[in-house]
Amino acid sequence: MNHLSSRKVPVLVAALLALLVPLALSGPAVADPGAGGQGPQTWTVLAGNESPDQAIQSMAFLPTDVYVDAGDTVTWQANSAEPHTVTFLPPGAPLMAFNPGDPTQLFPIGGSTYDGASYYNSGILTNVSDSGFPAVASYSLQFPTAGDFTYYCLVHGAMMKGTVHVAAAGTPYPYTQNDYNRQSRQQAQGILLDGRMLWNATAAQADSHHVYVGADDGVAMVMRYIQPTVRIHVGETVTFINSGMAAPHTVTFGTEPVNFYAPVGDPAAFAGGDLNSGLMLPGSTFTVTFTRAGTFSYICALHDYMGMVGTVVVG
Ligand SMILES: [Cu+2]
Repeated sequence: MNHLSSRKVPVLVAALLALLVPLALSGPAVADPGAGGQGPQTWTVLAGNESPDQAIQSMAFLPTDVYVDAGDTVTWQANSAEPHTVTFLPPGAPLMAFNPGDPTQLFPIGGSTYDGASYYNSGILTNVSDSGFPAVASYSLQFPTAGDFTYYCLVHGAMMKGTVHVAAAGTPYPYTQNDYNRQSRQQAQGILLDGRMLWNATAAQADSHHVYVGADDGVAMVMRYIQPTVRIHVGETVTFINSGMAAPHTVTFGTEPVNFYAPVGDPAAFAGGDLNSGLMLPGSTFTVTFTRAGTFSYICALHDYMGMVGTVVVG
């Protein structure tokens, strides 16, 4: 059109650029999803939380409830040494017990788009490389359809679940990512404080002959023997007690067996060498009679890499 003078062309180019630049900048990598309506967003949920020394671990997804729109993606980030999974079960399917021998629990399954009906699994989310599991650092799933979708951590079962609430595309978000981050920090601090109180309360019950094999209350887990060092005399016993609600542990002296779920040795007469409780589920105990003087160290085969180790000094 000849009425477009050469003077007006740069103005038109500038106007087009003004339209194009925001489009190019939008997309899933914006810093604060929820702040505007720029199209599909990516939301971050933390899997677990821990004290700096890894002694206290959370059984929580932070935030537990995330509100997204159809087409958005949720990325779960490993946030603790303790392993967790993000697992969506088919409707009506029972939550299975954690089985580290089951590859459908250990490895990612189901692709990157949630269909609302199939089994989806993140694999093992942990932020360390020495957990003994094949680990992933994050897991992303896109939600194309509206609905409320609850997921579980297979390691911690019914104690640890979260929900992705998916609204129709274009629905205003109730929270921004910054809101979630703030809520999550407060919730995480509360869980760690809860863990400290649980640790103190458990220590008040322990003595030289009664060692608590960690502690957990369904929200916080203490990944320490309480107390980690005890002194007894030859011929005396120590009873190891798992009084928790969710976390399994072991008491393992000597060489860690390949299958630490199975007991090894005779706890009625232990004079050193190899002795393993097998998997100690919540509510179980393991009593060891020490028949020789010495210093006997042991580990939790599941949590030694977090510092869950102990010593019995027999004099
Ligand atoms: Cu343990």
